Amino acid sequence: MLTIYSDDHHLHHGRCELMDGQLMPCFEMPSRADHVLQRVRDRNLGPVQAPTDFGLAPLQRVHSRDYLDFFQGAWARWAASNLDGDLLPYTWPARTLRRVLPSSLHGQLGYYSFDGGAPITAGTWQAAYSAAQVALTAQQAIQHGAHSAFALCRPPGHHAASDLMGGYCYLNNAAIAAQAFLDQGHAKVAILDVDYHHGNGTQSIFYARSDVLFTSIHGHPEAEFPFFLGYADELGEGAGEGFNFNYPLPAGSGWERWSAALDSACDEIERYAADIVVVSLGVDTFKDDPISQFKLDSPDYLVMGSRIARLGKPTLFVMEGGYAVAEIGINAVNVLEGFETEGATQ
Ligand code: Q9C
Ligand code: ZN
Repeated sequence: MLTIYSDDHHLHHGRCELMDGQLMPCFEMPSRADHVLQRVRDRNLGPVQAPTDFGLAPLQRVHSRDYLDFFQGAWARWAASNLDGDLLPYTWPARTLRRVLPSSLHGQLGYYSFDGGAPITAGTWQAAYSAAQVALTAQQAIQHGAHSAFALCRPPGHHAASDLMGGYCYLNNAAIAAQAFLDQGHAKVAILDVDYHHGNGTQSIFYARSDVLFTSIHGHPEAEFPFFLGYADELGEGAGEGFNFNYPLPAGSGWERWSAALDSACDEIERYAADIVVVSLGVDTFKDDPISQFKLDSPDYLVMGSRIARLGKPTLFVMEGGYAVAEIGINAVNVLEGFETEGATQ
């Protein structure tokens, strides 16, 4: 399988996040992608190529212009203040407040985010922009006939909505790639989001549309981030009604319960008769993940990959979460190897 990867992800290294009442070093760190790349090489998964630059236009198909302009320019405005911390929001337009765009940097940061988990550093725009190009380059490989490709994106993307950052995400790499498939002639794209957290950004982007089926298996939002989206009764709206399927699971869920949800999601993808499958590949479902509560073990990821392969569709894997850094490479690449092994036997 072809892997697309850019070293630019190192340009994004947030300092800290709020956890259990303390500022902790960011769990979403550069070594995550380094470990996945190392495992891709150790296992001889296939060639590793740098991304092509497709420019801003494919990003603008998913994100609003004002959001992209704000994100691209935010660090320069912050650097002008001569403070040396990361740029982090602290006020949001929650209930009772007005959603008007302030002129102040921090006011705008609250307007364009939904939590304090997406710090902007000097290189965050460049890293996120490159991650989107990584996804688009892998998409292009499939567009040109590859059966599968792996976009080793960092920072991740599935929490980012059209005009909101949050949950370690800035640009929605999977949504950008899915939209590119549609713009290049495909009629139906299915997204399978297997990250431990609900892909609220991706769901929101496609919620009113029938050309993208969104399916997600995740920690129940009653108990887990992002809390305010991801329930099973969110089925889509308008033209998108019946094209959104959430499988929220309780803390402690292991492979048996998780794979039953995967079977259900795959049934929906088959019923939809998707042309293409985009997998939001988070491996924070792992039993030793430091911020998650599922109990999948490393061999389970091989089976996950083979189940996805049995859909028989061209498949783009887009890296999302996974914070057990020592095992992230084994688990992510196990999905890809399980996919390839199953595909070879078909
Ligand atoms: N710091 C992804 O896996 N957790 N994002 C907040 C307190 C936020 C996860 C816990 C988790 C975001 C892509
Ligand atoms: Zn996650």
